Order: sequence, then C-alpha cells, then structure tokens
Amino acid sequence: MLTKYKIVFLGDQGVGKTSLITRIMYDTFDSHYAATIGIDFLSKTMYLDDKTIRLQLWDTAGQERFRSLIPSYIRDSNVAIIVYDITNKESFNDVTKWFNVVKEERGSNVLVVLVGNKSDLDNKTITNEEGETLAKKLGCNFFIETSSKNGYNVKNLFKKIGKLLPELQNENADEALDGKPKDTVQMIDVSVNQQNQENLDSCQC
Ligand SMILES: Nc1nc2c(ncn2[C@@H]2O[C@H](COP(=O)(O)OP(=O)(O)OP(=O)(O)O)[C@@H](O)[C@H]2O)c(=O)[nH]1
Ligand SMILES: [Mg+2]
Repeated sequence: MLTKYKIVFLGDQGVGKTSLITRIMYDTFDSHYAATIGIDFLSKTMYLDDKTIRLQLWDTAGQERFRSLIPSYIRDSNVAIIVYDITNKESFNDVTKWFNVVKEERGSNVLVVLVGNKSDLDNKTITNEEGETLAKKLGCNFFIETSSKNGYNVKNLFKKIGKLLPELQNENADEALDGKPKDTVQMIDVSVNQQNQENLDSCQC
C-alpha cells in the first residue's frame, strides 16, 4: 500500500510558506504578497523521486488572527516545516514558539524541519550558523536555507524529508488524507543540480 504523509507549513506572516509550496509544486514565484487566509486547501499529493511516498502540503496563515485554527492541523501531521525569513529577526525569534506548538500537539512522533527562507536577499540578519544552532538546540531533524524566489535548495528540502519519512512511525498517515478535498496528483522531480544546490552530505541533520 502507498504510504501517505501530511506536511504542515508553519511560521510568521510573510516568511514565504506559500511561496515555498508554489515553488515546489509549479516551479514559479510571485513577488506580489497575498496573505494566506486560514488554512489553504490548495494542498496537493505528490510523489518524490521514484519512491512510493505521497506527500500532502498544508499551508497555514501566519497572521495572528488565524492562530487558533492551526493546532488541529498539526495534530495529524507527520512533518512540520517551520519557516523564518533570514532578513526578519522577529520571525526567527518566533521559531521557538512555533516549535512548542508542534510539540504540544504532536509529541515526538513528528519530523520537525527548520527553514531559513529568502536566502537570495542581501540584507541577511540571521546567519546560517544561528539557524543551525537553533535547530540543534530545539532538536529539529534538520536545518536548511532556501529561496523560493530563485529555487535554491527547495528541491533539497523535499528530498531530505523524503529520505527521513520511511523511518517515521506512521500510524495514522493512511487516514491523514481521508475526507479532505480531492487533490491533483502531481509528479515532482527532485533531482538536483549539484552546482546550484547545497551538498546533501554536508548538511548536519
Ligand atoms: N526575495 C524573496 N522574497 C520572497 C521569498 N519567498 C517569499 N517571498 C516574498 O515574501 C512575501 C510573502 O511570501 P508568502 O509566501 O506569501 O508568505 P507566507 O509565509 O505564506 O505569508 P502568510 O500567508 O501571511 O503567512 C511575498 O511578497 C513573496 O513574494 C524568497 O525566497 N525571496
Ligand atoms: Mg501564505
């Protein structure tokens, strides 16, 4: 049977959650900001590589007024991707808060990934080392810097998750997609251009 996994994107307003999903799904980027309202069901089912793993992406709103909706979506998720903006210190400071929400709802049976997005920007205020250090301190499965604008490391992010997923105890993953809106099945090629992407082996997970 095909194993299905649910991935929830978390993080402050404007850090690039929707843009990361748009990049991996459609390989496009929109510089116009349209805040996600509530939880976005634009989620889709995808295959990673030739592995029979299905991932469903759930986009949440970073805006404060939607915070109360989020815990119930974390509850049956297998992976939480916490995103901050490398040019926005507040979004980095809030990572611990997002992490604690995940742990409260999901305990230890969840992969938690820390993503520093917008690596294409020059006015970086959070260094790679600070991201690594926080991820280690919190016990995240791995840390990665990405850019949804130029695509840097976006495929690697999903590839690394795909590698970790089979090790995850997945007691409810098959039910995770039941009763949800019908999704488009989409093949995602996660083969990466080594010149352009971070070397997976050098990443500390
Ligand atoms: N330069 C740059 N801009 C980005 C990047 N990712 C997203 N943006 C821009 O940042 C703004 C916010 O991006 P979104 O993807 O909507 O952010 P979000 O986290 O989904 O925001 P909420 O839905 O409000 O929680 C948009 O104007 C994007 O174009 C990136 O990697 N680089
Ligand atoms: Mg959004």
